[in-house]
Amino acid sequence: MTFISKDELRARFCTALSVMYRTEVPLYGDLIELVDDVNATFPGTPEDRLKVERHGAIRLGKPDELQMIARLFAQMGMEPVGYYVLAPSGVPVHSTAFRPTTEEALAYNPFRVFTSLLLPELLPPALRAEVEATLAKRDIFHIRVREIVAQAEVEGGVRLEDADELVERALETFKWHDTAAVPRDVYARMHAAHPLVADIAAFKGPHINHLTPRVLDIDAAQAGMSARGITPKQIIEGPPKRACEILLRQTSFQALTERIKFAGEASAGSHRARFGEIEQRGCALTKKGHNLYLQLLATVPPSINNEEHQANLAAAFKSFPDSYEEMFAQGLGYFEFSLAGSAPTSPQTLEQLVASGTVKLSPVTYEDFLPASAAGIFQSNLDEHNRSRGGSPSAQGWTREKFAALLPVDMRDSFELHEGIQKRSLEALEAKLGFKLE
Ligand code: OOG
Ligand code: NI
Repeated sequence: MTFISKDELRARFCTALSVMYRTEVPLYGDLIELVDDVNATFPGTPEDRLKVERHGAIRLGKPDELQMIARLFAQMGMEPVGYYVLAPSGVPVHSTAFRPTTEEALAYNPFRVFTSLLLPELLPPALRAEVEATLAKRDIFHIRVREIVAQAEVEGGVRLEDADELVERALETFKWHDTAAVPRDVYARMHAAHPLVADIAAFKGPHINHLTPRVLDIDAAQAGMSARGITPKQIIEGPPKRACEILLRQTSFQALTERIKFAGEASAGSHRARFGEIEQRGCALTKKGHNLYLQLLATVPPSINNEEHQANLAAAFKSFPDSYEEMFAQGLGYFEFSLAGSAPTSPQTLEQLVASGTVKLSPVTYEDFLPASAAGIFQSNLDEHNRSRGGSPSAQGWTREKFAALLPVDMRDSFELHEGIQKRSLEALEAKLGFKLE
């Protein structure tokens, strides 16, 4: 029996999702054109690497949906990495990101899905009961998805001849439904509690709510959106522009207002959920570096003017070293190592080799998300008066461990994964040098 490789299945799924989303949301196609134009000003970057989406996002309603999604994504080589709590920022969900975890898999196709789960505990009891009863009735997976995944789990992979069917049927989970699954009054009650509750519970499935290509100059893309009639989110989230980019910078266009129908009713309603996003990734940070990032970010005053915000960020981040050598020396970032000159004859420390230029550093790319940025992305698509709703999942007894226990596969740790890349690179360097480095 021949199985399709998990990486190839993920690549096919990512392409199919992208084609579907461009048809569903034509403005997303305009965003892609802008991104292509910005990226074209950077000659020399391999096109094929740029042209694939980096991530998408869905919002699920109940634990068994999360479990089945984890099993489906496992067949595509995507594992849950990290636990994101957004509820304190007014977003009644908690989340993880399913993504490839090895260097090879990330290089083949980096597609990942930020996956949120509704926290019904944060709703008033009567509405919570209504939401849970509505969700209990739905099955967001095509029967063939369940069958092919179950078979793959037994056999050790998805059969080559089942691959296209799995992609096509899996796509149905992610597609848009313009008719709500609940009557107008139920939709209205859910929406009044929080627009996300309606987005999650009032529809037949968890429509993909955005896709995100990689852009090489996010500041240029932000500026270019308005010129093309694309309304940008007010600010670029994340760290400031730097010579040595760190973590993740993101912006999006605001969610569209789309017409929806209610079963058995002639008059239409409207719903805002779907948008397009762009991202620019930089060096993964160690815990120490990440803490410094959070500490500096906390000093930045809130602003809805991007130029002002970027200036404030730049000022706040002056104390974050902006050279890879210095970031490495202070233990702030993760790196891969390569030998630039001839190998030294006597043992030296890694620090000495880097300082003398014998060993060159290249940053390990940050592959995950940032809770504050994610909350900013969510919030830019919510109505003003809903921004403060939320509450804490930990007050409801939710912890990272409890969320991880919902999953049929192990949850991975972002720091460990990035550190692993550095460690393997260090071992390869030591093998070349013929001695151990401290
Ligand atoms: C997910 C928002 C988070 C990101 O890029 O930080 C996210 C959502 O809106 O469902 O995708
Ligand atoms: Ni996103």
